Amino acid sequence: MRVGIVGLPNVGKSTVFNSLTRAGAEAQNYPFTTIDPNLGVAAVPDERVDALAEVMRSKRTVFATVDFVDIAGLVRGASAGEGLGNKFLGHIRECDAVAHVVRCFVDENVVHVHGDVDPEGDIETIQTELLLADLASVERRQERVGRAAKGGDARLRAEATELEKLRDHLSGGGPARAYPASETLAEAMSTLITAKPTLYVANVDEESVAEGNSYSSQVGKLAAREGAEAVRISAKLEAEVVELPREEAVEYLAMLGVETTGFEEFVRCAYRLLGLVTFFTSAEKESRAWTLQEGSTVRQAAGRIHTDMERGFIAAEVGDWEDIVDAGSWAKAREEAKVRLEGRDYVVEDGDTVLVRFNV
Ligand SMILES: Nc1nc2c(ncn2[C@@H]2O[C@H](COP(=O)(O)OP(=O)(O)OP(=O)(O)O)[C@@H](O)[C@H]2O)c(=O)[nH]1
Ligand SMILES: [Mg+2]
Repeated sequence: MRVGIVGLPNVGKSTVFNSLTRAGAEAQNYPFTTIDPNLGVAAVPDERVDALAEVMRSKRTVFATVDFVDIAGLVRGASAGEGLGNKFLGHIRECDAVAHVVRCFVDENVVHVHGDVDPEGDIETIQTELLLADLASVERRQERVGRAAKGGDARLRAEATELEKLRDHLSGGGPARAYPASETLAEAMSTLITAKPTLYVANVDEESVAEGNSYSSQVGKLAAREGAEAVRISAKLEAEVVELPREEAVEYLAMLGVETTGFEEFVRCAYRLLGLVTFFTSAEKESRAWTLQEGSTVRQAAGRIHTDMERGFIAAEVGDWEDIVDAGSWAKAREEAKVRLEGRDYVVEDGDTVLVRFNV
């Protein structure tokens, strides 16, 4: 999974990026600190795989990962060439989801490029720029498809007609994700930024992490209205916490009244948005978390682990991670009837621990 981070300049995008990836990108108190995009990988913290690794005495613990792209801030008029961000939107087009960082912290020492802290106005500015960028890309495609459709190809003609309707929808201010999905537009849609699932990240002061503030509740309401998700994090706090060992981090966060790091919440939301589930494999060699599209069968899950396992799939032993941890081993779990033998069409659920039987 790849997530692109967007937002106004100087709102904390790179600080968020660093707290997620520990990549150490430059984050400074002036707009347009980031010019060239930062790329980083974050391991998804998951206490379930930690618990499995512990009881199985696994030599290795492997977490699922998420790729992040942090680009230059967007400003009003970006689509017309203002600022820098627009040049880098291509990187966001290649992502599966968009994280939109919104400034919800008050700090008079940190410049806000459009004046005051104003989540609603900021979101509107960014949305408009993203819409305009999508509009331009649809128009470019219209030209190309229109020219090609002159050859008489029925599929291209159908796409040209659909593109015209999509263009009207975008110019009316509607994001592409609100436009009905269709086979004809699938390729065009895959490059549109406003078609991607969006997660708002309300960047609050550390005092507001537990309860939120009036700004973050504005973001929450806006997200709810458009069926998007919102998470509240304090990028500055996260960037500090990420330097600490996990237990100390948890303790420190508990002192501030929060149970998980903002990142954990962020990933949970992103998984929900993208319809992803996690399953586990666990043995002495390693315990590992795997990401899978919701609704996938256990045979497809086996294919994530190794193509041979999918090809030679016979059956899989499946148990809920918590039952496996309670039992302490596969043998014990079998004895206690905590695992079931499932065939190829079994649909994997979040939290399933899987042992594949295969033969090639
Ligand atoms: N007080 C406070 N300052 C923050 C917070 N998050 C980020 N900052 C500060 O805001 C400034 C900008 O942070 P960056 O992460 O560089 O922001 P950016 O959005 O990547 O900025 P550009 O790359 O210039 O677009 C830095 O001085 C950060 O320390 C926060 O939660 N509270
Ligand atoms: Mg930056």
